Amino acid sequence: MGFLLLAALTLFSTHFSTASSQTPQTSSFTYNGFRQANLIVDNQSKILPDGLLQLTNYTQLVTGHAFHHQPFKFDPNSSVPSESLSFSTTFVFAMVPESANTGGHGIAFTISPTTDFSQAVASQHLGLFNTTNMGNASNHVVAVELDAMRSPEFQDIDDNHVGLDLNTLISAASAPVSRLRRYRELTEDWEREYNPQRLCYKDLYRATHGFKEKEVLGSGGFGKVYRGILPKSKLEVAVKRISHDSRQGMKEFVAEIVSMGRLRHRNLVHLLGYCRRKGELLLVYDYMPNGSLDKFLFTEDKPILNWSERYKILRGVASGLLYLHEEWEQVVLHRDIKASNVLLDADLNGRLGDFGLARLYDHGTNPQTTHVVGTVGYLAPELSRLGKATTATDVYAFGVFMLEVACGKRPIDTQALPEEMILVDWVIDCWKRGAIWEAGDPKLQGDYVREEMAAVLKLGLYCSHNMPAFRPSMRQVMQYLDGDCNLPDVPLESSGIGAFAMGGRETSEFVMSSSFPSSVVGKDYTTVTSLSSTDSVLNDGR
Ligand SMILES: *[C@@H]1O[C@H](CO)[C@@H](O)[C@H](O)[C@H]1NC(C)=O
Ligand SMILES: *[C@@H]1O[C@H](CO)[C@@H](O)[C@H](O)[C@H]1NC(C)=O
Ligand SMILES: *[C@@H]1O[C@H](CO)[C@@H](O)[C@H](O)[C@H]1NC(C)=O
Ligand SMILES: *[C@@H]1O[C@H](CO)[C@@H](O)[C@H](O)[C@H]1NC(C)=O
Ligand SMILES: *[C@@H]1O[C@H](CO)[C@@H](O)[C@H](O)[C@H]1NC(C)=O
Ligand SMILES: *[C@@H]1O[C@H](CO)[C@@H](O)[C@H](O)[C@H]1NC(C)=O
Ligand SMILES: CC(=O)N[C@H]1CO[C@H](CO)[C@@H](O)[C@@H]1O
Repeated sequence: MGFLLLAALTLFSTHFSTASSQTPQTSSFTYNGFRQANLIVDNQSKILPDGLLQLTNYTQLVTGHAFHHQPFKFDPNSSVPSESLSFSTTFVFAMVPESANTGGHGIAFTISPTTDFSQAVASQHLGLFNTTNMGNASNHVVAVELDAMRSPEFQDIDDNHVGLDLNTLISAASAPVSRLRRYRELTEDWEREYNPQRLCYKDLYRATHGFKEKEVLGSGGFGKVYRGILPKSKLEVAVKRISHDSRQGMKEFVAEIVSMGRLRHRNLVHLLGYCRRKGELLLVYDYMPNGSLDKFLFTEDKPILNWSERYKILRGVASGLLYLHEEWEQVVLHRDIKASNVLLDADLNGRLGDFGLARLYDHGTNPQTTHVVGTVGYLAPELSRLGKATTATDVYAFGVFMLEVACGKRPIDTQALPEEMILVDWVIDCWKRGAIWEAGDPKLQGDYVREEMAAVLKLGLYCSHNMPAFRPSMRQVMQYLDGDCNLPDVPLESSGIGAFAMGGRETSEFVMSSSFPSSVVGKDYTTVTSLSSTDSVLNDGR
């Protein structure tokens, strides 16, 4: 395939020092466009009216050369060859393929004693040599090849490299075009202290096979998540790629993210590190082989989780959230608890992912405007009203999440029967009928302890109480789930229970009194005791 080679601006300078002279000498030239440059051109090469130099066109197997108008003396005043010489050149060029992924071989910046390359051939010989003179030391040719194809006969390292050629196309040294644009990162001075948490983009690119579509694990509100295997450690990871153009708040957010990398709990998805590019933030997490919980609850292609598996997941997520709220050095709010943010590890333990991520979209917004972050159906009423996230708004979302897991229904399901459309209302209706457990997921086929189901549903309602002050803390939620204490008697009244109550529900005598069987799982969540305290941005109050 042919391709067009274009060059625009060229700066060239040499620095040479001789054995006899102490001070290095410099000579140079600059072209600002080639119209007045008087270049010596041959074959396909021509200067276009706008001053660009076109070396070849789309026709296959053609070559083109352009030379500085007169021999350039590297060492004009020396009578003996200098021992060392260096040069630098800067030029802008484009290789334009005829169609994507097909193109010619490449371009070479060449220093040669002759301008006669009429015997040289095209394609992999780059218009510099032919089969007989390749490697002949009397060529006196130095070239820097920008080679876009791999020619195994010349021991090319890949199909996109820079090589240093001395009389032959078998490069004396070469390097992949990667350190360059494809893997370019964005680093600023303030990030230096986060070096240990910084992952290199090239590794993430390789880990995910260049962010191939077949490695996509899922895509959510924040961007796509890819599966990958880190090249050095062979660790399986999930890479979340978030496009984010706002520079505002990025410093604060990265500080927060990095500090969250120090969170350690068996029910949290561990953040391994981050990387930043222009307009893009990449977060790297432990890989969770069983994916997100919503797939198990709402899709046909996953096995149905039985009641004890669901109970274990609820308890695990509660324990992870308790750690974020009360057991770490600072209060960390999750801000977006829901089934799709709960991931399942190989043993089907529930792990909270994406904690704090919602903050990214909190930053950089006008402080005068209230900006609610979270997901409709899980938003506490005071959060929609006042826009301020607290541990109580997390507890609210956790309550809705409990109902979601127990009932196998989304908080708002517009496809459902009218009476089942709003999950909280549906659970309350069942409760009023004296059979709250009937709201339980029909896919469980009644295979659960009714008292346990009733207790989970009531606790879910209690957590999603309209009034923040009535909601339990995560520590209390944990105690109820562990059967360490009984749910308090909270009357089921129209103003409190059920965030979606539109009024008109009469005050009734239903009392929230229930106990959790002590048979349920023991206390085995971990507490971190050895963390240093350096960050302060996380504390936004309970
Ligand atoms: C390339 O240039 C040659 C002559 O200079 C011409 O014959 C040929 O058609 C051109 N090819 C294309 C694809 O324009
Ligand atoms: C380049 O031009 C020379 C004559 O100037 C010709 O002999 C040679 O075949 C041409 N090579 C190519 C690849 O077009
Ligand atoms: C070479 O020597 C001449 C005369 O000594 C001097 O004018 C000129 O600047 C020198 N050229 C370089 C490149 O040093
Ligand atoms: C290769 O080029 C050299 C001059 O550079 C010439 O002498 C020789 O005949 C050419 N060989 C072939 C096969 O074209
Ligand atoms: C190298 O090139 C020179 C000049 O063209 C020629 O005399 C010599 O025979 C060549 N050497 C080999 C090994 O081909
Ligand atoms: C639930 O499933 C697990 C396997 O995932 C099994 O060990 C357990 O016995 C099941 N429990 C019930 C009550 O069916
Ligand atoms: C229910 C389910 O899909 N379980 C899988 C969870 O992940 C482990 C490890 O990949 C698999 O072995 C299980 O089959």
